[in-house]
Amino acid sequence: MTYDLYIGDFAYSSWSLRGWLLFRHLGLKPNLHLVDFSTSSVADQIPDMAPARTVPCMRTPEGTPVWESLAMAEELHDRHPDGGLWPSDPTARALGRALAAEMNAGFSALRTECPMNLRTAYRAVDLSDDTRADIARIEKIWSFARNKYADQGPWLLGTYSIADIAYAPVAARFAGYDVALSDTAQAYVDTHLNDTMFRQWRTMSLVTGKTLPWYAKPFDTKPWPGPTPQPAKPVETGPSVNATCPFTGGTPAWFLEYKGQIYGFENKLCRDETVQDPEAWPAFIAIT
Ligand SMILES: N[C@@H](CCC(=O)N[C@@H](CS)C(=O)NCC(=O)O)C(=O)O
Repeated sequence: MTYDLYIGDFAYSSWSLRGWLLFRHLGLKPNLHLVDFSTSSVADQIPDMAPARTVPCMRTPEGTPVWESLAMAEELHDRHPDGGLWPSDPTARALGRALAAEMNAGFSALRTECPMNLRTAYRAVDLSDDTRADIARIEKIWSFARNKYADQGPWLLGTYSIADIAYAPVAARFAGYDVALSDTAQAYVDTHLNDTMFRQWRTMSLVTGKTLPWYAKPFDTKPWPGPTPQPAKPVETGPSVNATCPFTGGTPAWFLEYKGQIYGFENKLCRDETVQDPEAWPAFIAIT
């Protein structure tokens, strides 16, 4: 028995990103179930998870449905106390809990006006006063944490924690909506944009699911402000320099060209995600 994890669209579901990061950070591989945002309601697509009606939601190995990302986070922390979801230092953990809770309960102007959209970055976005107030509050609490834990690492509490998982989609929104930030806040956003797990999720968002027009905004666009991916392109045929897929160990059937060499993957999806940002995938980089 293992966990089941239900998530929504990779490009648009900010809460799902949080749920996925929890499991990824723990190194757990749940049975993943994808909910399609382009069809019926989320609740209609997850009847076996009732009364949960939003994503992310998880089913514990013994069968209990858990919805609300913060409830999932705390439950996973309790079940995997050595997994590093919260720091062992109670002072840092207390602050982290306040930061994460404020995110889950608030910032509705920012969330409404700037829905996460990992497929697009806008430039010179004119934001409402309410959203600017949310941004100012986030900058204030981020800098409080960063000033306290700057010497322990680049994350809110120094090391990566549930607090950072809570704010990963906020970093994505600040990046995607061209929000001008203090140096401290911008450095924290850049830490997310450079994070391997975040980059992996973004590659998935670029190759999975439809582009949904109701998330589009009438602003000029710009290239995604994260690290520029190393160039890679899909190619039709091998042979590949690798005999087995770096992700599955299976026989290569799908190929890409990277730095003048052909590499093979068992599945098209693995190949396509790697093309988007090869360096996001350490198992691939290890064979290059
Ligand atoms: N507070 C919830 C929010 C979850 C949420 O709103 N998820 C959205 C997708 S990003 C959803 O499932 N919406 C479906 C709906 O509201 O019907 C959490 O922390 O998990």
